[in-house]
Amino acid sequence: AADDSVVTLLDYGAGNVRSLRNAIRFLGFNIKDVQKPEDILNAKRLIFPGVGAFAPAMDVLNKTGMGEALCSYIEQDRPFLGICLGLQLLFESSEENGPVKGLGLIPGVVGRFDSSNGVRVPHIGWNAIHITRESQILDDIGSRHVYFVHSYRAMPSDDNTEWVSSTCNYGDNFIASIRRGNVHAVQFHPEKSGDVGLSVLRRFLNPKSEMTKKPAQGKASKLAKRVIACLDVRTNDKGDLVVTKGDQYDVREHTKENEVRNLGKPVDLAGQYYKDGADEVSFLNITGFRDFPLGDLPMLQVLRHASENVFVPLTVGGGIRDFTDANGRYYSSLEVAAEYFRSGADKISIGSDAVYAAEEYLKTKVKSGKSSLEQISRVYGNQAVVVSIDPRRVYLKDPKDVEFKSTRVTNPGPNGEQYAWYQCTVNGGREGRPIGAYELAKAVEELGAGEILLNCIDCDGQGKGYDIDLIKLISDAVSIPVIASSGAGAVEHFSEVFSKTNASAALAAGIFHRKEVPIQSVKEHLLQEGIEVRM
Ligand code: 1PR
Repeated sequence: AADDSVVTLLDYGAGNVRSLRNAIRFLGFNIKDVQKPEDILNAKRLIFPGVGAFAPAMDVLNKTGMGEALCSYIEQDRPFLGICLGLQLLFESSEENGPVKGLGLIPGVVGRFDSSNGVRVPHIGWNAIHITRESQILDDIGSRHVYFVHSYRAMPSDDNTEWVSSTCNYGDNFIASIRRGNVHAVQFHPEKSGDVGLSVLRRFLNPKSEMTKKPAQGKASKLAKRVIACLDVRTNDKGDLVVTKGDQYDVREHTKENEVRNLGKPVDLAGQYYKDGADEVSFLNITGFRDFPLGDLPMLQVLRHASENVFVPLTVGGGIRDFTDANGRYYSSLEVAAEYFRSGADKISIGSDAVYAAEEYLKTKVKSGKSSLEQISRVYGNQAVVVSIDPRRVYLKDPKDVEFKSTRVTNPGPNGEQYAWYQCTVNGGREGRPIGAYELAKAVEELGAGEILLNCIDCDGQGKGYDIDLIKLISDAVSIPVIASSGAGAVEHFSEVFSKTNASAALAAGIFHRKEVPIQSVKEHLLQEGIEVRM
């Protein structure tokens, strides 16, 4: 019976599978890691979460003999679940840095999403899927949304219809899942798809558990707009790690003691927001720019605990850069990011260091490949790297007054200025830099960022709405997803940002922390306004 609770996991160490481990444990199962090909052949049930890029994954599978073991395991029709790249590797080949040969079990070539179809790449976020064939593990999904994050996808064709069990529409129809006998694979991430995702895993792990009622028929949807809860975290003067919240980035109370505003405990709040329906949770370690994050063990602890109970994506930012500690030991930004990923982050977010990287790139016109942004996205993929921008509005009489891109503003400045540019800052808004948000966004997209978290210091904590001019400027300038941030004060601010700009997600902090507006009300309002959301 003990054996019944064991799941064999093929983790070749290329990235973060902590979320999946957490989800499996949460469901009451134990994990046995594959060490050698025989472990695959001896598995009772096998999960293969593909992470990283196609070519290095195939390399490992070929070199270790695990590829061969996988093929015979699957050919014997034994219980298998591939996730994301774990689905793609089953196909003949991939165009990712290729063509590169895959395991060749399913006819078809994995190709990149085409952004000329009007979609942003990577495909990040929540989509409903169209179930084409009874698939047992998908029986609870119906028309609910699941979480995707990928730039490549396999397409259905006459040659692989016998495998395809659902499709999803994003620019074109791609394969969302396959099933043949006991062999399953999904392009989305069940471990990050909330309750609905956990039910997919549960059904795979325990196929006899619930024989269902007739499965609800899923209908493909548009990509849902995401609502993200953000926790700005720092140590207060007593040494406790707290969730704080600034007014235009000033997080101290305006009292005699001048203490750091304390809005709650990070792990508790993250768990609460997950239950309330947040599509993602972000942690920003806001003093990471001066305190080395790997020295900040409580923050890593927070991540570890939060990720045990939060089954939607977690992003962590603050202090991602190269660093030499007091003992002269050097840490690369990649090591810092790796520790964040190991501790439970699905994406990392880079602020200050991305500004320096973009300045350097614009000056030299060459990609050095050495910036934290480039290194981390090369190893973990673009979709795992967010760049957080902290711009401040600078009003202008005439756009010709600066070399940076400006925009006409909806509300004129204090002296009747009709234009503004948005100056990037570093170190938590403390220092302005000679680069605009527009220039930065375009540069970091080229350097490998997968997403932009667009704050605005002027609007932060004001509750008067997002800076629509800024968000429009940036979301029209890049083809990666843009998260609108700073200024949400009412449900109408969310529908405004989605109807007036091309933002893919809207983030808020203060209104959620102060319990002024529940996440559920935001979603209900968006739904009423005809905006696709995950309910
Ligand atoms: O520069 O790589 O170490 O990263 C530091 C990170 O910390 C950056 O992402 C930066 O945005 C963030 N940060 C630094 N100082 C502050 C601060 O507030 N003093 N917080 C800070 C950024 C802005 C948002 C906030 C939204 C929504 N906070 O995170 O959550 O503005 O707030 P609202 O809904 O209440 O208006 P690095």
